[in-house]
Amino acid sequence: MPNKEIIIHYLLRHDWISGSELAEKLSISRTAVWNHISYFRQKGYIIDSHPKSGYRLLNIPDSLYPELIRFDLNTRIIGNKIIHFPVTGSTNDDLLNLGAQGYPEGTVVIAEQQTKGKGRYNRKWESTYNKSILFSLLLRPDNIKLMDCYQFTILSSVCIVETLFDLTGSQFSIKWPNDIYSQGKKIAGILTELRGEMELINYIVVGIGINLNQDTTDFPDNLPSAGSVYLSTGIMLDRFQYIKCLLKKIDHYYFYMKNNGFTDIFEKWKTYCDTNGKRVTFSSGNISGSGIVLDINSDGALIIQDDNNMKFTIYSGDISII
Ligand code: BT5
Repeated sequence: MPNKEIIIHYLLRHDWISGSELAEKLSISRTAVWNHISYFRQKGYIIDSHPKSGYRLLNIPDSLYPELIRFDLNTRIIGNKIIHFPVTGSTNDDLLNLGAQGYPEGTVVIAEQQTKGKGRYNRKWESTYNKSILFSLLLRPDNIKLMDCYQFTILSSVCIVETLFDLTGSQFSIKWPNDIYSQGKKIAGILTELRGEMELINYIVVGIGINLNQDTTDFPDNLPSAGSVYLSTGIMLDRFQYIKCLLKKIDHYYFYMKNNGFTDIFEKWKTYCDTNGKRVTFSSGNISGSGIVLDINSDGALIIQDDNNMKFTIYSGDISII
């Protein structure tokens, strides 16, 4: 762990801590400690200092800094390396590049805002500074087949719904294939991308965008379908608490899936997914229509019976519940 991170973790654990104690623990000079403290003050941390008592952390900035997220995170792999940008184009694009440079599995890229946030099929993902959770996660699973990559979208949506329930007590639902909904509004979306050659997957980037604390005025006028956790529950979640819970949950289920397979996670996903039995309009490539969702098969594909009694199996695309 870098010295800077250790210092902040000491300050988070203690009330006052003396400069000499910090210097001793890190085997650095008191001047070096002072330099680290100045660095954090410039980042927005409010740190009190006293000639005798040393340093005391009074307030942390409202930015999802890695050293704050990693405090007591205790995951096995997810978030072992975290990179934070106040503003970036797209955390998925950043991490796709870092993945090519050999960054390790579990690396997370977080932003407070994106200027080129992406959805599927080159759609836009909107964000307001400091209000959402926007991050991407690098996975390098062994022997994963191209057709099984959807499992990471499913796993992530289960984690989002369960952490939201844990922290708000409200039930959010999943709309096939990658949306989290509450009260008819889209609260979160997931974009899973991969890099590989032919059938061989080198790495997967799972991008997650969650509208946590936005008010109605934080969304563009052309996005009436968007909602936030705050708007649907009245609860302003602590973004640090939420992202830490989510990373822990993803870590838990990721290892669960490695050891026990995908079936249990898929069964959970089905209980949160409210698409089954619904009447929908659908589009997938050049196929579109309306009908009833009969089932979701073990590949995550929708089985739809359309209004002319034709059955379709849809692996990717969009549906609207009508
Ligand atoms: C998604 O695509 O829902 C995937 C969104 C993934 C975003 C994350 S943020 C971190 C990471 N970095 C990225 O660049 N992306 C990922 P899709 O199912 O195609 O839905 C896109 C549609 O959702 C848009 O066309 C809008 O209609 C709607 N939309 C855009 N921004 C929204 C928002 N903030 N909240 C709700 N709906 C939104």
